[in-house]
Amino acid sequence: MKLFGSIPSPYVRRIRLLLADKHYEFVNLNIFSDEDRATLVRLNPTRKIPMLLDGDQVIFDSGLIYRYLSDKFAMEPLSWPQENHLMLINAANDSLVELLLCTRSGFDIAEDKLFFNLQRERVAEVLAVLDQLAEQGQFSDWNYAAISLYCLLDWIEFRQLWSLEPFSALQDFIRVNHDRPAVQSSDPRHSV
Ligand SMILES: N[C@@H](CCC(=O)N[C@@H](CS)C(=O)NCC(=O)O)C(=O)O
Repeated sequence: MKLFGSIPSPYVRRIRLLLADKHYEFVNLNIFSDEDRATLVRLNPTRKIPMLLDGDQVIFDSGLIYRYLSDKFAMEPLSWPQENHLMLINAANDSLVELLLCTRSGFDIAEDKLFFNLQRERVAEVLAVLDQLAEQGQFSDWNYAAISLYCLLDWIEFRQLWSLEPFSALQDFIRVNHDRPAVQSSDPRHSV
């Protein structure tokens, strides 16, 4: 099995953490370099990372890769509430990816514009809900939802995208999981 992605991507890191005790090859791509973009375009029409190659089957999208791997390795499924938590995490993550791409495209995302306002409102609301869920202990098991939350929060801090200061339960969650060996070995700060 080959996993294609970049080291900083929170969506890619989820799968690396999920596969922490499995044998696979990680192919580190810089999707904005000409050579690596050619690999991305050849394998994945959506032109997003991650993607997984298993035999001659390519699977796109972290969510589908998760389902594929959980089937292949008979992992314990998430409950419906946990699936819902994952959707919350994805919603905030997608909005922050869009905002980061806007910043990199030269836009001022602090401007009072519909697109920016919608993303910012979504991120603020979702982080507040995730903080309440963390306070209730909903992320105390290290399952795919908790892994995805960790990858989102750590990427937010790494890229300085949003202040996590008001969210004490989310900060506790980061502290509790920070020293896991797979978290440490996949930390983008150790590789860029
Ligand atoms: N729904 C996708 C989202 C993946 C995603 O947004 N990946 C980002 C990197 S973190 C990407 O490839 N962005 C490139 C682009 O949007 O052109 C998934 O879960 O895999």
